[in-house]
Amino acid sequence: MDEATAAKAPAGAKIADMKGMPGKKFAITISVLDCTGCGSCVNVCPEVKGAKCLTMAGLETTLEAQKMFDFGVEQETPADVLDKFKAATPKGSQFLKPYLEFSGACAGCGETPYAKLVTQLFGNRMYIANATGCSSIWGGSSPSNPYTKDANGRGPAWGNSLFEDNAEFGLGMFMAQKALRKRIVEAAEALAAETSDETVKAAIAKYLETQDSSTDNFTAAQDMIKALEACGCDNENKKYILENKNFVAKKSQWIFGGDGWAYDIGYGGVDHVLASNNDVNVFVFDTEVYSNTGGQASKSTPTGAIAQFAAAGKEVKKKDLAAIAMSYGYIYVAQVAMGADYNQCVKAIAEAEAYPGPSLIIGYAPCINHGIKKGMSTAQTEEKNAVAAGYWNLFRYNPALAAEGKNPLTLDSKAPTADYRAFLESETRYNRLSRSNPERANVLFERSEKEAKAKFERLSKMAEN
Ligand SMILES: Cc1ncc(C[n+]2csc(CCOP(=O)(O)OP(=O)(O)O)c2C)c(N)n1
Repeated sequence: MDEATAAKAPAGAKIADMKGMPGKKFAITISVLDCTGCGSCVNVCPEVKGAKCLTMAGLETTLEAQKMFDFGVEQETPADVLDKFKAATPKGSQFLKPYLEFSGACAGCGETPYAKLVTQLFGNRMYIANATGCSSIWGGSSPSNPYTKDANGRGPAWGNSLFEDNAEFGLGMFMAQKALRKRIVEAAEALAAETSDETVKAAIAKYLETQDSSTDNFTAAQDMIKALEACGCDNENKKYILENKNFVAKKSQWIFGGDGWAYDIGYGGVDHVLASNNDVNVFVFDTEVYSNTGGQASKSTPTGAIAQFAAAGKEVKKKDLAAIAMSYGYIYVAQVAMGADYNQCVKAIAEAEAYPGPSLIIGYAPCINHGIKKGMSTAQTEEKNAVAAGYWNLFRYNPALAAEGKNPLTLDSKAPTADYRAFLESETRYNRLSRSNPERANVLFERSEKEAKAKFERLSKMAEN
């Protein structure tokens, strides 16, 4: 906030001077009434001088804080703050408005933080095709909807078709935009040739130059619309563009869903849509089971995990969806785990979106079905533990680098430093097998560890060349 804004905050609000921005004030506001009590914020909040900056407390002692939240949501981050802290960084992204607010997801859900972050980066210009699954339930339970809009009325446009055809549904959304925008681009080109208005000409030039980037085209499109509205000229092309205002800016096309969708039932579509070489972004919330319907095993479930239809631990290994996608060579592919590396996560999301072709991001998403022994408040820490044990790897495969003669693969996670078996035992989906059938657990868990090691080695070799 600017100082003038901070001065209007409710009495008793906790406001600090902002680091790195003299004259600016900073506050974190919490909606006490919407808090699901997961405790995740307290878990990730650092300790200062041995004490947590945040602690959980009951409604009766915290209700006053709601006033500061209500004040906070009305404010907009000052433009100079947005300029200084780049959007595609952990800090900068958090100054952007989330277009995903309070969902009905389980407390501590590993899926929602990814979706929230994606909306912070692209929410004012994004379309989402959502597969049936948890994300369509926390994302669209009638009559309330956690996706929201800003003061200008912009926000994600969201739709859910079916479990089995979501990738195709998203590609359809993209194709529709492409057709609409082709006509707008043609009208803009024709208008530039017809008009003698220099402001209009310059605005169109900027619009055309940025047409493939949703980030750069956003302002250019608004500026072109303003220039056309201001110019007195009577022209058919101008009329056409203004009649189709909502379709002028380049949109960011996202396709969301779980592993049951992406690895199994919607896989044919995911594969086909990624292979089609269109500019769409697929985000898979990988909970390693069909979470929404009670935890059935999917092809993403790793060896040894207990799930529905795998009551004695899954016999066969997790499908390597990222490797399949990388084999095409022209698909941007990343594996992320927000709690393990915030920087890598936001970078991957920004790169995927900026890549002009198809992108696939697979995000590790802890789930109540995993039975994290320390509880869902530690879900983000569990992501970190998964990476430290080599259970999950972080990497980015960017075909744009190959075009520059560089290695497209960047392995972002280090060689495992934590005990693999100890990680498995920290979750009841694995530990139940150790307790009920220790011999079988030994066999399957050893195999699982070998598979994880082999995968990391394969990635290391690929990243070296
Ligand atoms: C063709 C079809 N089969 C089964 C279902 C029932 N169903 C809805 S959501 C879901 C599970 C989704 O699992 P996943 O894709 O892993 O997402 P998650 O819930 O884990 O986020 C199932 C089986 C369906 N809607 N359509």
